[in-house]
Amino acid sequence: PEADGEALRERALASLTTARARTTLLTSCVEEPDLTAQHSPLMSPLVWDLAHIGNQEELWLLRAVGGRDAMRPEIDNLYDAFEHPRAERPSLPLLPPAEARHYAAEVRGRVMDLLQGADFHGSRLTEAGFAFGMIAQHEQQHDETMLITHQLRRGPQALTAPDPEPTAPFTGPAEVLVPGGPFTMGTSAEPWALDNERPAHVRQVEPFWIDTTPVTNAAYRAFVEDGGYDTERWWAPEGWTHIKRHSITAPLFWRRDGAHWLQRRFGVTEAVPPDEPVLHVCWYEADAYARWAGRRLPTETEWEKAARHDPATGRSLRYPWGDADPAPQHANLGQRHLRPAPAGSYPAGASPLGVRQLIGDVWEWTASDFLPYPGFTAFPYKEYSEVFFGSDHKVLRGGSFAVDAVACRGTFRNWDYPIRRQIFSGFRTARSEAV
Ligand code: AVJ
Ligand code: FE
Repeated sequence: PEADGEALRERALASLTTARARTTLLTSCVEEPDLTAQHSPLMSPLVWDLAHIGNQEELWLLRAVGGRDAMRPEIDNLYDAFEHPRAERPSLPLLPPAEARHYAAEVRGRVMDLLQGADFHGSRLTEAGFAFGMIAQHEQQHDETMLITHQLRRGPQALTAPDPEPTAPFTGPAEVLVPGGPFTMGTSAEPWALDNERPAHVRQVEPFWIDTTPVTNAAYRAFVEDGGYDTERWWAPEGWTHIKRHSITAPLFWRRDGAHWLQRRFGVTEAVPPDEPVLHVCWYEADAYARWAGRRLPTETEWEKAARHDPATGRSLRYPWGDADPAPQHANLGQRHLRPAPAGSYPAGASPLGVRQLIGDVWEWTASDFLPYPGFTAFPYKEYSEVFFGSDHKVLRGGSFAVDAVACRGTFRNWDYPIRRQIFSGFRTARSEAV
């Protein structure tokens, strides 16, 4: 137990430190006016995310775990996401950048002291360092949110990263057969899994085929150029109404230039890369493409079986490649690159059945609504997951290039409205096995 405690302390420290390095970069690579401005009504000013990160860390680590008094009780309301919708946040008396930085750093300093003496067995909140893991995941989720804000920001390039390693065009089979039968979905064992991933439970799945890789820009472009956005029968009725009302004719950030398609990415305009997974499509677009292709979106259960089922043992793995934590050869995660890798990359990250890029690159829309698993209990707060359950939100799986490994697992669930496309979202398609 002593050695376990040290390993947990190390893991918590490393996860928090990695998250803060990214937060610091994302909030220091632009000038002050770009931190306080609202770049899209869909997003908070970057300086709000920064202080909100500090405030959540103070609430859950210093106050809930450490039993300390509030450092600045008057600011709690400003950084409560449920008190103020994003569009309203720029008009709040937010901490200016220097104060927000100072506050987040002050909280972190005290958390470092707390972590030194932390007991990882005291309560459900502290068991296996859960609260520290939850807060590292929270910060990384906001680092992805802030990267979305950077993508929406107008103006010159502020962020750079090396491109993914070039890879030979993928020539393997286009789809993989996933066998029917029971499999274990969700987890009761993963110490830092969030409430909505729990508990582990058995589900029956009919045999189905799933795309070996995410749908590429080239494939999606064929849908666009086949008049996909002008053919009502491919669209869910609400999707059709939505794209017509908002004159949506291609993925967000695409622009037609004669015979070519261009896209703007982090301040740079480039030709749309044909081999990359399509990005910035909403659920309705993914759903319509799948219908056009004679296919459908996988359900969330199918996605997780494709990602975790090991036919040799019948066991559900933590990740497609096995139980080892993600390493660079497995998946494109952590904003190491600022784009998805070409379809077919990361053979070392394939599932036992040979499905690729389930983890990293692009969040994948599934057919499913965001619902609780049987036996769900909200923990540690209802506003993390429970208030979002229902038919308003669709589930996304697998993580994007923008999410860190600490907030990405075979069981990890993300959700959003079916009209959302500023997020790093793509998809793959499926079909039921012909009978
Ligand atoms: C799980 C990504 C939908 O950003 O709304 C951040 C994560 N929850 N702060 C979100 C979250 C509270 C959440 N998503
Ligand atoms: Fe948050």
